[in-house]
Amino acid sequence: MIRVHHLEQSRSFRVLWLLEELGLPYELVEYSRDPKTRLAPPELERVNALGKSPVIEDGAVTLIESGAIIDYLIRRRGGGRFAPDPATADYDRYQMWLHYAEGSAMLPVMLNLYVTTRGGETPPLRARINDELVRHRDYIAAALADGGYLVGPAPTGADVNLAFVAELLDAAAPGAATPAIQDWLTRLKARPAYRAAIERGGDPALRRG
Ligand SMILES: N[C@@H](CCC(=O)N[C@@H](CS)C(=O)NCC(=O)O)C(=O)O
Repeated sequence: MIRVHHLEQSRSFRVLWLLEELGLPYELVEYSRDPKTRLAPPELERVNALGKSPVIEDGAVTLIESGAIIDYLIRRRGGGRFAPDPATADYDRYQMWLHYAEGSAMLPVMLNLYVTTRGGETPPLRARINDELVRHRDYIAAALADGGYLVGPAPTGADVNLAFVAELLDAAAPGAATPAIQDWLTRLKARPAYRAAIERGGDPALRRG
C-alpha cells in the first residue's frame, strides 16, 4: 500500500487529495509542525534527508517533490486518470502547469512568507515581491478566465498541484481577491475527494508555510 508522509497544514495535502480522487488506498504517517518555528520535526529526515513533505513510499520506490509524486501516482497507479491523454497537446500543457506550481509560482509566495515572518524586508525587495505576486496571480487568473480548469473542462493533477499555491498567492498579492481564482478554488474544494482528504489529514487552510 502507498504510504504518505504528511506534515500537517502543508503541501502534502495535495497528495492526500489526489489519492482520494483516484480512489487509491493509502497509509498516512502524520507529522506535526513545531509550534514556534512551524518547521517539520526531525523524524521526517528519516524518510527525506531534506526534512520536508510530501514523501511517498510505494514498495521499493520512495519519492519526494509534489509534482513528481502527482505525476507518478497518475501514471503508475491511477491508470492515467486525472490527466489528459499523453498523445495530445493538452498533455503538454498539463505538464507545463504541473511544473509551474512549484517551479515558478511558489517562489514569490515563499519570499513573501520569509520576509513577513523572519524579517529582512526592504522597500526594493517588497516592491519586487509584490510585482511577482501580481504577475503570477494575473497569469493564473487569465488561464481560468473561461470558468474551467487549467487544462480543459475537468480538473487534473495540475489543478491539484497549483491550488495550494494559487490560494496563498491570491491572498498575499496586493489588491482584492481574484474572482476567477476564487471561483476555481470553490469548485475544487467542493469536490468529495477534497473533503475526504481533510477528514484524513486535516484542513490545509489553517496555517501554512
Ligand atoms: N517543492 C517541494 C517543497 C517541499 C516543502 O518545502 N515542504 C514543506 C511543507 S509546505 C515542508 O516540509 N516544510 C517543513 C520544513 O521546511 O521544515 C514540494 O513541492 O514537494
